[in-house]
Amino acid sequence: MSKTVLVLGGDGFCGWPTSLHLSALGYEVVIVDNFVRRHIAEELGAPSLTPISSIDERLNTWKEVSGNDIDIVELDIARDRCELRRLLASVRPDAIVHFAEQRAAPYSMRDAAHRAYTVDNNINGTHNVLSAIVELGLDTHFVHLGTMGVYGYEGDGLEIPEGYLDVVVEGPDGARHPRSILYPTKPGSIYHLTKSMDQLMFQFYARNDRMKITDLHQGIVWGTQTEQTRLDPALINRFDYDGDYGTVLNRFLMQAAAGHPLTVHGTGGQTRAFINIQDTVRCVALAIENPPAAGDPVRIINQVAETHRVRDLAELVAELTGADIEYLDNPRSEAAENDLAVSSKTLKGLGLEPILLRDELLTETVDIALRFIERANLDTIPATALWPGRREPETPQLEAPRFALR
Ligand code: NAD
Ligand code: USQ
Repeated sequence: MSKTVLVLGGDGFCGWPTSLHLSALGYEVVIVDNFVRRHIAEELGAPSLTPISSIDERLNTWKEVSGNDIDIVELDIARDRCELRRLLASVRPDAIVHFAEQRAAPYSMRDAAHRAYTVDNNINGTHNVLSAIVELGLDTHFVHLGTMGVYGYEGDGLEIPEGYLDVVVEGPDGARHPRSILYPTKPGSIYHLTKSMDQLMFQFYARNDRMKITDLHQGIVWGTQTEQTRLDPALINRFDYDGDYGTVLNRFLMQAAAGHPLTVHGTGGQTRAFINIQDTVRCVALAIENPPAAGDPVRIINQVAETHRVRDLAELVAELTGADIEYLDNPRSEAAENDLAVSSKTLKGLGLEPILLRDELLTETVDIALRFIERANLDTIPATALWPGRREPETPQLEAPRFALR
């Protein structure tokens, strides 16, 4: 009998292609989403560059193309706790993949209302799911999309391990006590802070309730299409390019297509971890196939393919496309220059051969951007969310983000 996977946030950039990939592998997939990402795109005046279809059209097209059904449940996991519990009680999923968080660091740093929204949404959403699994006594494997940003990005030759540090604490009597502890978190935004807080909840539920939990600490995802989203125009994945949700490499590729200079923050000396969207979906499937045992500590896996310095990426894209590069004041508070080395031995051990940055994949993304460039709102390219210290003190804001009032 095929296994059932609930994909929370299955209408989003990572969740949609993952849902299709899991369905193609033979899983019964149920998507849960409240479509807040589509509302935030309206709030920011920055719809996906690619014309994404409604969820019904997406799912009908997938049925035509693959013969497979995917169910959709519209539900806010942070607010609709009882409905979520009812859903879990009826579906009793073998695995839950949790993508349903507010995931843009700049958006989380805009002002008090956006900080509060990000914390409320991410912390309550994650906790509601964990709590419902325990309440119902389910044996579900919970797979969460975390981030490399929980570690901070300090290199200095150290290879960032997968989640844990083995330390020895010396007692007053000289006795040595070995401990395995969570790698100290160093979040650089409210968004990254919520991912650090998620980690504590996972540690608690894995130990207290013997829950099977995998936390995938993912780097920056680039690219747009996967094997399944290429099958029909109505399956196309979203493409974010604005100053809040657009991530650096996809932004550079879109900017090149728009004839806009590549927006490097500061010196571009920031080194970050990257992974192609096709590998995101493969990694999630590998994680589902290899659950920890009940009673095991949280399984933390670094989901990264390679690391790059931002200015090197800008130079690569400029060379490929002829775009100009512009070095801007950095809107964020972050180290101007850092090295970064990351262990990714678990996924490689499970057989992942990661896709590395290659001209043809970069070109595919530029081609997609070129095809839809008329849809772009170029006013949303500048990164306008400034970290405290980069701006005047805030004027107290009483209004919540528009969508939050819905
Ligand atoms: P996204 O914003 O495109 O997708 C998130 C989806 O979750 C959206 O469809 C949104 O409507 C839904 N959602 C949010 N809050 C919800 C709620 N309370 N109830 C129901 N649905 C809700 O984001 P993404 O890029 O697909 O990222 C997915 C996950 O992967 C996030 O947790 C993010 O932190 C993590 N991640 C993303 C990247 C990246 O580069 N995109 C990198 C590392 C980690
Ligand atoms: N940057 C530029 N120019 C730009 C955009 C970004 O120089 O136009 C710089 C930023 O200042 C930063 C780096 O590029 O130093 C990465 O920024 P980003 O927006 O691509 O990525 P980030 O904010 O870290 O967040 C993204 C996802 C988030 C995920 C994270 C993984 O939005 O959900 O958790 O990548 S990681 O970075 O590994 O923590």
